[in-house]
Amino acid sequence: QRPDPDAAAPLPHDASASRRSYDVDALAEEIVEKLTYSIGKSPARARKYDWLRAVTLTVRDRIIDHWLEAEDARAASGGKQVAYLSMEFLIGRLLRDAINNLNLTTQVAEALKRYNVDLDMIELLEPDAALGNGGLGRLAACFMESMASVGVPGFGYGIRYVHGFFRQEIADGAQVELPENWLLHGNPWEFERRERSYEIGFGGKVTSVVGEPGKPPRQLWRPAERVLAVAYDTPIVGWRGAHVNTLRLWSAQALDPILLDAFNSGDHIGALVESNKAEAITRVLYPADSHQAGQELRLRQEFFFSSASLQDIIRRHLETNESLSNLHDKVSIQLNDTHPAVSVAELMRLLVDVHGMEWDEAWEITRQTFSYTNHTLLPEALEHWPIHLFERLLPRQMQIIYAINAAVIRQAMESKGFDGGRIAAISLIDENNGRRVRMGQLAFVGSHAVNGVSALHTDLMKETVFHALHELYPDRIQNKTNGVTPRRWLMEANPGLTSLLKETIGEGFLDDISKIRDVERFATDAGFRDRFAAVKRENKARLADVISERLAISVDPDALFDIQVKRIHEYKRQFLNIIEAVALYDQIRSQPATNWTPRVKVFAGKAAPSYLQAKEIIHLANDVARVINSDPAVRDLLKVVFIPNYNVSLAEIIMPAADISEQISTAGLEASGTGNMKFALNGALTIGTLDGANVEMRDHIGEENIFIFGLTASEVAQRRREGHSGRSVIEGLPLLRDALHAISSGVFSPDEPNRYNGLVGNLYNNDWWMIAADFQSYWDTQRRADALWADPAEWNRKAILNTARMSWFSSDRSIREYAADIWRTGTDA
Ligand code: Z16
Repeated sequence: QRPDPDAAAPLPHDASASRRSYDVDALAEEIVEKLTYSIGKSPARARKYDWLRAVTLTVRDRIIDHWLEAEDARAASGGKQVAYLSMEFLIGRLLRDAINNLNLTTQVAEALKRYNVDLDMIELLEPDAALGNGGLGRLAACFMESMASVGVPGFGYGIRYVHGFFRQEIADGAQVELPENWLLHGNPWEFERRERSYEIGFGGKVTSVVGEPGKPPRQLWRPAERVLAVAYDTPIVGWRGAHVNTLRLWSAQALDPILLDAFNSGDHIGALVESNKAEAITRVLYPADSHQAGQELRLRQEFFFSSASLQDIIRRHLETNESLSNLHDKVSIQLNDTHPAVSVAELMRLLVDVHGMEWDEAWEITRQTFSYTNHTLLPEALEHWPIHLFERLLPRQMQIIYAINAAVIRQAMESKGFDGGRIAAISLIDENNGRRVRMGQLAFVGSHAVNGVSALHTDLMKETVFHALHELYPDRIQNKTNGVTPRRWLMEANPGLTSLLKETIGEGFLDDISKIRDVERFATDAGFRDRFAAVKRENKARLADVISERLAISVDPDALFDIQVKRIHEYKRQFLNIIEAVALYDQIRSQPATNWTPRVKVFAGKAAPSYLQAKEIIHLANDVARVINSDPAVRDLLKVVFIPNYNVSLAEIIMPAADISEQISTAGLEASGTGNMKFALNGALTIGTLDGANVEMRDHIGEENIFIFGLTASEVAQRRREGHSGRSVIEGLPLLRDALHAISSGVFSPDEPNRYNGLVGNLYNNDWWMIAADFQSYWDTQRRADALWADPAEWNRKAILNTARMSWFSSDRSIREYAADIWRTGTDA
């Protein structure tokens, strides 16, 4: 281990001496002070980015006061901490979140106004921290904020990607991926902690060293390559500044940035090769959600951040504890999906090989320390690594996995009489597809608790991927339904609704979101309904402005806004939604006299760069939009809009502006969904299948206040067993048949009439995602929505009930459940 430059006892921190003031005068003065002495600009010469930086630094100081206190309190209490290991944290912007959680919004805005600077404008300049793909990464970000709000002492551990999720542009209707560069102007939120750095090894050999008499030989791993992991810390402040937790992201650096030998001997380029290779590890986020990336670099990333985090956890533990034998009492490590699952083997290596612990004790501690969250059942998303790659990169961890596997299999045979098929099912090694390490199995057996992210998903986990492991360990799987933070997704994204709620039911819901239910009795109050509708209209006008600015398409805020935003994936069925738009277009043209409900269909989302069908769906949405929007025959009855570059900040504008939220995945395939929760909390009515958390949303909101349609998960499974294909369904539904014909004959792609032959052909020949199977039910349900729209009082009543009844889907509730049932932090959260 390298020497610790700050190993000397830290000086006691005197919070009161350094506390920064919250009043407007002090803030105004300090902002200028930052501008002058940290940035080197006078107010007169400062540009807007300088103001952003000055405000950020000023707000940051206030967080630091709380942060240092939290650290001291934590150290003094010796209580249990949570380490949330996640390859992704999809944070978005931090400034508004920080200002809101410190309750500083009016003061900061007021202070800036003195210099004629607009806080809202400044906030928009901050780049999104887009260190994630979608739901999984955003969940990690909501959880970090909720842990800090609820008071669960936690560390987030992840990767400081230089380039986050790619920027999407649409060129001639198709997705183009451009590199994202969030660190271009520096990152005022992070603190580099060079003293917190660890060596991470790759490759090399394992040698057996004869140990003391009577003890087994020790294994010594001598990696061929070594890379340095350097910590960057970002404080995450909770509601009312009560707690501040740390997001610790690792950056890879070469041990010797320039190999002096090579450099001195004149090989300047050769000397840089190693540093390039090292730094490549944290260069870029893999942009595939729900699909295993499979490259060596990805496995390097996974091991890199797992090992760094574990070494850090161990070092911090040993700062205040005698030994590692009580590690599981002091820290709980949550594995966010299998991306950090190699941690199970790495912790065993650190305990046994490096710290000399007996295998059995190490295994007990490891299992008590880890827990694992599964986020998908899709077979193509489950991680498994070819043995030869794993062995070459991580030879010692491979040995450990074999040893764990042997023990688990022995136990399964002895205790439960498992044989052939069931042994193959639980084995950490998949022997069928060229031998592979199964990361889900590794995470499962290495954890004391395994959870799904919605009730349905958890049930399906028990029946499918983990059927045999569930039989072996029947108490291990539990459910923890996802949630979203109401601070970002209600208070910050929807200030209009937040003020209205404050005026109507008081401020209690800000601290305890369950109190939002008090607004239920106003659902039948005509005056309140009108004000609720006015807020929605304003939010829609704001989105209409964005659409107009970015796409030069004008949409009417009084039309029904029907919105589907999320990653583009076949199972999420944006295609079904587009087909409905085409069918509607057809009907409007052929029955112009009908009293159609004016609709704006909004789409946004990114496709993985290598996912061709998903990219075709984006292309189709854009093609359909172009044709429909320029057809005078539809007048303003139907508009289709694809907004490019969906990200957290755009979501904050979109979620409050929806009348209908589309949650239409093939039942059984969306593990939970979290966008569904953000929409409903902001008063959109959901049209959805009985999938993921939609099921529980229906239970909370009431089935009369949500539009449920389509096959259930078990019906989908049955149809697939029966060998369903779309052809007969399509041939029996003229509406669907004609819409598909229009798409496949080039009505929307005259420049390339065959562009969508493949996409449409799949529906006829296979319809794996049950799009044809669910079409009629979807269409009928949309028309029911039209009918309800004609009765604004009823619509708004239901919308209000959605807002009133969504509080259970707060990530505060999720975090409390994790803390009570899995982490056992003992915090009375
Ligand atoms: C992801 O975002 C999710 C699953 C997965 O395997 C990989 C990624 Cl990047 C999503 C689920 O699709 C979604 O249903 C769920 O709400 C979310 O994870 C958080 O649990």
